[in-house]
Amino acid sequence: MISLADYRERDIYRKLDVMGAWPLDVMLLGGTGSGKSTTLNSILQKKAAKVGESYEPETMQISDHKLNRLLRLWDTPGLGDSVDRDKEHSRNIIDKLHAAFDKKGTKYGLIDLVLVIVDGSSRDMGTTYELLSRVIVPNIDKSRILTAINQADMAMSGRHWDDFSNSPDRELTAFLNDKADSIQRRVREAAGINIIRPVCYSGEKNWNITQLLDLIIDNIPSKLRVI
Ligand SMILES: Nc1nc2c(ncn2[C@@H]2O[C@H](COP(=O)(O)OP(=O)(O)OP(=O)(O)O)[C@@H](O)[C@H]2O)c(=O)[nH]1
Ligand SMILES: [Mg+2]
Repeated sequence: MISLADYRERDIYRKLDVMGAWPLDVMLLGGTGSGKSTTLNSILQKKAAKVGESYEPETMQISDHKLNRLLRLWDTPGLGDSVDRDKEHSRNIIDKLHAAFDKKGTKYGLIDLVLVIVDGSSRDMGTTYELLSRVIVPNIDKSRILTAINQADMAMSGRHWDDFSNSPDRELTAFLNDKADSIQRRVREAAGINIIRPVCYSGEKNWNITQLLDLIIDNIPSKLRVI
């Protein structure tokens, strides 16, 4: 397997040079169990964060993890577990979205992009909409919001995933394409944002992780966020 730490390094470097600061800071957000920590581990190619093993939510703190000098990922607690915890987690996420660093006397936002991870094995988008409309959209520019659909292998209850080639068969591929279109449309209707079409991937099976990185790299902003 290729080392993701070198993936499109020159492209990232060139884009960050235009933006004027590095590393690129990408915050992973999503409902509990959507697979944020799994995705982080899959990109870093090591067990950097603990993945949930039961029905209980796992991640409780925001933590940062560097892939290399150019890209830093932020793992966050998932929403949708309990009202009290959701309040606390939302507050902490919003604080982080407002965190700033100083450069030549101007304050710039620390987080450059957010990646909203949707559980592809579920139809329920309620927590994702809540997260978008209450936490994310009011606190960061819409152009900095990306979405991706994880658990592609489980999207049809685990059927049509070909273990031999570690990829979806034709039926599941068609299903995933429809799902991406539908989520793009529903997010536009529910949260009023014109998101880029989500990428489908599987953190657990390490499928389409480079496409997920392409989504991030191709959407690196050209400017820092002035706070
Ligand atoms: N089959 C499959 N399972 C996955 C995938 N991604 C995550 N999982 C499983 O889903 C469960 C939750 O994954 P986590 O990565 O802990 O989810 P999380 O979003 O970090 O959850 P919180 O920390 O509670 O917010 C674990 O049992 C993972 O093994 C995937 O792509 N495919
Ligand atoms: Mg987690």
